Amino acid sequence: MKIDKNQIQDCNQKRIDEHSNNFDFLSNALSRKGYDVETILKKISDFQVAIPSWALGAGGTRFGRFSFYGEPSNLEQKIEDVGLIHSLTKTAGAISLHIPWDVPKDYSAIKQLANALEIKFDAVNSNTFQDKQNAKESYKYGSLSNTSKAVRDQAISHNQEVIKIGEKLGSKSLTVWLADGSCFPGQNNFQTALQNTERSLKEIYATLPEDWRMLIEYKPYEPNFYSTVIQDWGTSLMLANACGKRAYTLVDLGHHLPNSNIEQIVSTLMLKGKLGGFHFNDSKYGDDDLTVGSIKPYALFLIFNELVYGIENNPQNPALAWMIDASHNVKDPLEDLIQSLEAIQEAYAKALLVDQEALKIAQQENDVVKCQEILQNAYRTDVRPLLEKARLNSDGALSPINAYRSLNIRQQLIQERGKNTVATGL
Ligand code: PSV
Ligand code: MN
Repeated sequence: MKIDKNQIQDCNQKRIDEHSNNFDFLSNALSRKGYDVETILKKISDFQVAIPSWALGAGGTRFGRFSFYGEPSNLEQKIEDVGLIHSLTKTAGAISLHIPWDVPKDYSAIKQLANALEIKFDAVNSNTFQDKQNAKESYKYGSLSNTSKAVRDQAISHNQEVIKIGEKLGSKSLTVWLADGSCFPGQNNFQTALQNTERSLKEIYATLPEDWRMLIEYKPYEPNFYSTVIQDWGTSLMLANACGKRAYTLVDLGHHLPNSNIEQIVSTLMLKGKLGGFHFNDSKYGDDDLTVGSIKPYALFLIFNELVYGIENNPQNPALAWMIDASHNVKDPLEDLIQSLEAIQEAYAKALLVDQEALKIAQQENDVVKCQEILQNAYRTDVRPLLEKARLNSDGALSPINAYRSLNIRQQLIQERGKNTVATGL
């Protein structure tokens, strides 16, 4: 299904007066303070976040999976779902595929569909954390780090295959997330596992097309619970440096031990020109896969503050691949993604309001109180009218979540696809 522009306009009609009042008030206040509201609106509109193909079905836990019905059961339907979210939010203009879950059958038809919905193909993700049916070798004890050369070779050629699939779609980066590690002390030789991983990554990197990047994700635990081979940003950065210029670290918000200073990690990586990608989610305890901004919105703002600083001051760092990486059990996945996109835009817009010049002076004068005031003034600003205006300017919905509900999208999807469809993925 597709949402018509007129349907969105009808939904907007009910809210336009309230929006105009709120926007005029905020825009006047910001202009009086010297902000260039048009530039801020443009930056908000330009900020596009990829939707991972695996977040469109109901996520599962190891205890169970509860469907929301009408789930996409093939790649075409996944792209259609992203198209729905994008037409409402105008923020989700890309999809990130996971291979082998999303191998296209007809490349030109898939490209045409994505094109018609204004969806680009973002990073492609390899999967060496599950065994493919009838695969010769098993990843039970690791993939790129495995003690067996035959297993490592299979994992390397899988990644090379993923690159080839991505090339046919117009992707420009490969994301490698490894589940490799150990569950018990003594199970692995740390040094051998790291050396094997470095060698394997270098082999993949050697076949990376000239205009591609390799993004190396890290994670401290899960599914391995004693050690992971690429446990932290330092290890990822070390591997990226070993591979070469076009290899970067990818930060996933959920992949840190509690209380890690993620904003500082982001800042350091950007200074070194090595932050390539970013996965959004939120968590209370670990990699909880919760809706962005639902638990720690201030932490998200502080991270965005460093991202914005880096975007403006670190030309050595490339444009980042932004992606939501969250998927769970209790919400309609499309509503969940809409909420995440809103939280991302909100944190970004607030970070754009940080008075960088004043902050620099306050930092130089060691005026700690003023520094905090500057950050918190930006954080306390209700920027939602700016997000609404940015969406309105691009024919999106003033309130995507309300439009989604009043247009009965889920009910229509259930009618079209039935109740018992299951998305490929976890
Ligand atoms: C597992 O933690 C994970 O969520 C990683 O963050 C990857 O990005 C994703 O799966 C897909 O492989
Ligand atoms: Mn991730």
